Amino acid sequence: MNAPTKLAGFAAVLGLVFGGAALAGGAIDPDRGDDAPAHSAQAEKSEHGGTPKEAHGGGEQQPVRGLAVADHGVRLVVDDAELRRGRTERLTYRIADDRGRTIQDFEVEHTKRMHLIVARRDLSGFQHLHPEQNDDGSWSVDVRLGDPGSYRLFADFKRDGKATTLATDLRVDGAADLRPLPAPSRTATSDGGYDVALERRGNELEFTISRDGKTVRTEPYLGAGGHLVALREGDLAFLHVHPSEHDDGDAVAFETELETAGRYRLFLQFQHEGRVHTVAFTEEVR
Ligand SMILES: [Cu+2]
Repeated sequence: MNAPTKLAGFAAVLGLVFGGAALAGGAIDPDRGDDAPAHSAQAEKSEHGGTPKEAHGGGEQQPVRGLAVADHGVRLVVDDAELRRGRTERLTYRIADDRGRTIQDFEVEHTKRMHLIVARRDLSGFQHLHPEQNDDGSWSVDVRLGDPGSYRLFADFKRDGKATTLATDLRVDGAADLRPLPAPSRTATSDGGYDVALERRGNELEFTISRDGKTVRTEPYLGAGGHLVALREGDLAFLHVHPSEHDDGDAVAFETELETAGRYRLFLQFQHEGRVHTVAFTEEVR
């Protein structure tokens, strides 16, 4: 089925989404820019030539994703969900079938077999990581969580043609001081000092990135011009967004269906000069 079409009408749909110009043949390893361990992005790309759009629309899409620890007959099992504050810890988890066996085979989506998103309950502390698969099929990644409290872990993957996102909680020791969501704003500054402007035209979210007053053209990140995760305040559901059809060159654009009232935190990631940067916006729907 055509996933984006079927999804119309569902406001709270989970998706890791890529937008903007999908520049072919990006030679830069997208992992270089963040703390994720570098691994063979090129090898994965070569065995799976699909564009982000094909990958996104290929599998069955659930109306709501990212709210359950088990779905599609598989379960997310974290070895140790307790982490110490401010320490770099090795986080290991696996995807198990209904008989408890660890799943080994995953399909490449957006150039990776596994995407991991971590965000604190108050939607601070966003991280997007790419774990390495161990010989037994489990996944490991170094993660450092600076603030105490509860974090949501989203494992996003595709197997048997089914795009699936499972989620569970991580706990970091200490008394949590949860902060209110920042007020909605049309502009924000990324890590690394890029100024980002958000414009919403109907269902389209358009981000223009600049530095020192000059518009920046992003480099390919995971095979696309940018990456957007939208999390809903309250239940941390993902909001469905997908890459815009058009590309006007200077902006990274996504289509979305912001239908239910509420507030969402948008996390845009983009690559420039070999580094991945993250910027966050609060979007309110009345
Ligand atoms: Cu990813």
